[in-house]
Amino acid sequence: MKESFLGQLALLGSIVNPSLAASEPSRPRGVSPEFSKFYKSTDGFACISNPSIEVALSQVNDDYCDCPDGSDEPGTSACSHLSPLSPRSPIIITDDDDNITVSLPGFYCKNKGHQPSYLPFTNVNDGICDYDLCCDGSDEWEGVGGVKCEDKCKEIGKEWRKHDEQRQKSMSTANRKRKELVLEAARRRMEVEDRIRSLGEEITALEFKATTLEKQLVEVERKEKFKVVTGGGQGGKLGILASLAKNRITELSSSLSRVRNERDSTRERLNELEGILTRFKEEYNPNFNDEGVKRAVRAWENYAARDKGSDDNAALDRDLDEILKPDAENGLNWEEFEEADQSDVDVLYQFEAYLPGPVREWVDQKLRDLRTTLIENGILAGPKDDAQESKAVIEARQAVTDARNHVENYKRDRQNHKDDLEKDYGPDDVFRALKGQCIDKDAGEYNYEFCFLDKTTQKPKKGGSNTGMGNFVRIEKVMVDEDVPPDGKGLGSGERIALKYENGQHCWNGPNRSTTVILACAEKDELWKIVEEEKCVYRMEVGTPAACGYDSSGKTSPPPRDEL
Ligand code: MAN
Repeated sequence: MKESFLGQLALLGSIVNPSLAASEPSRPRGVSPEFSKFYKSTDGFACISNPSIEVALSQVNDDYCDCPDGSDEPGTSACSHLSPLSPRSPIIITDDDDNITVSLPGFYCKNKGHQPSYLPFTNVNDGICDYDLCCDGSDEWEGVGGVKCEDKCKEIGKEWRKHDEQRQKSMSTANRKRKELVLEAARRRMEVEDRIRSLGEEITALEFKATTLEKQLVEVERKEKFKVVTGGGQGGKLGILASLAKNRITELSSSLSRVRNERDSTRERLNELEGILTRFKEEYNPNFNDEGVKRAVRAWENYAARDKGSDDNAALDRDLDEILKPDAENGLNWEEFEEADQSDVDVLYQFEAYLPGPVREWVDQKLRDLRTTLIENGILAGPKDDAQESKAVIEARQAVTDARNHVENYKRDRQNHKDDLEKDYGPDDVFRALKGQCIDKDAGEYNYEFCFLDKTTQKPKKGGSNTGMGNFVRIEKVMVDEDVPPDGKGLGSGERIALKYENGQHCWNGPNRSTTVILACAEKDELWKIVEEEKCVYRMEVGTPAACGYDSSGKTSPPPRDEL
């Protein structure tokens, strides 16, 4: 028997209906309240599964097996050979014709002061006190070999209730934590859904932008098709000439500007000087017969009377202002000349260059359009094939590529999120809340790490590199049948959730490492046990609130009693 004593009692407590255990009229030995109705007749006893076969009342519990289903021996081991099923198993059996028949589940121990339970018939009167199932010692009623089993239900029951209380508390905490995990999982799922929505909106906007940029590219290509730049942007002879002219004009402009400044300051000094002489002439005393002074005054009068010419300074300055304006404002686009891959003669024939600014632009555009149309229709020859694309086309194309890449990245991201929503995250999506969280355990030479839905790792304590024991692949269900130690850190019996980790580091002379992580309900996440079942095939036992309330149908069971 694998289940621990307390575990078995808890399990059997659910098989035996405790409400029927209280004050029952006397029943044959070993009969539980739920089967007492079959033993009520005072005329005789009809075998439970084969009521057509009747035996005398004296044949019940006479240590001889009369009924085919053994129901005439509820209190002895005489029919134990007919009970292939353990008390834990269902009591429904099928005969050769597939008729469903009912047999007794075992010897009923009342266990007053504790929980009633069934004991396998083989254990009745075998000379051993089976206190784990029959704390009242009633199974050894015959005293085989002088054995006497005293009733220990009071103390065992007290101890059991203490443990049960702790277990209930712990389970209630574990269930509460699971509920929190489920809420967190739902929140994370919503986050993913929101992200999918917002990515959808961003993708629409980005696609619109990409389409716009594509249109712009077509337009730029059209415009630039016949305006092709040469490498290095030097242009032909015209380009060199334009470059020289630009430098020369820049030089002349700065000289002109400097000379103009010098002129202005000289003009100021002259004004100042004329002012001094004017005052001198007005203020000197002619009565002093100073020939030198008189001569100077006369000379000044002659100078002042001379014609100073027309006052064209303002107009001249306006002209200079115009000349000294930046080239671009004067309609001079040097780059156009420097980059243009046209013959110098072509330029001479660009008559629109001689037109005023706005008119020139309009004419220029019309001519470009006309030229494009003529080339597109095969009337004019197109540009050379080896011509490089202009900077504008390259930039426009890059903008389209960037926008398209952007859209693709967002779409990939959205698909990943959508796939994530389809992934199995276990009952109620609960593992979504734990994904990536890790716990570890020190065991022998290694520290073992388990990360929910991620990976398992073996870390040598004496140094050296870690070994991958597998990456998460799927969730499975497994059947287990194990002892639960007194501290409750064990898998127990029944169906459990298992997380499969595969394709870990390759094992020398063996497979790639893999781990099966079997989960059981517990108050906190804890790595209980690691076993290397075969070379490089590992099994971990893990307690977690996430595994609580999981039953064999794969759904969650109703909340525990104290939460109802
Ligand atoms: C390492 C560990 C062991 C494993 C051997 C196989 O020592 O990963 O668990 O059994 O390699 O060579």
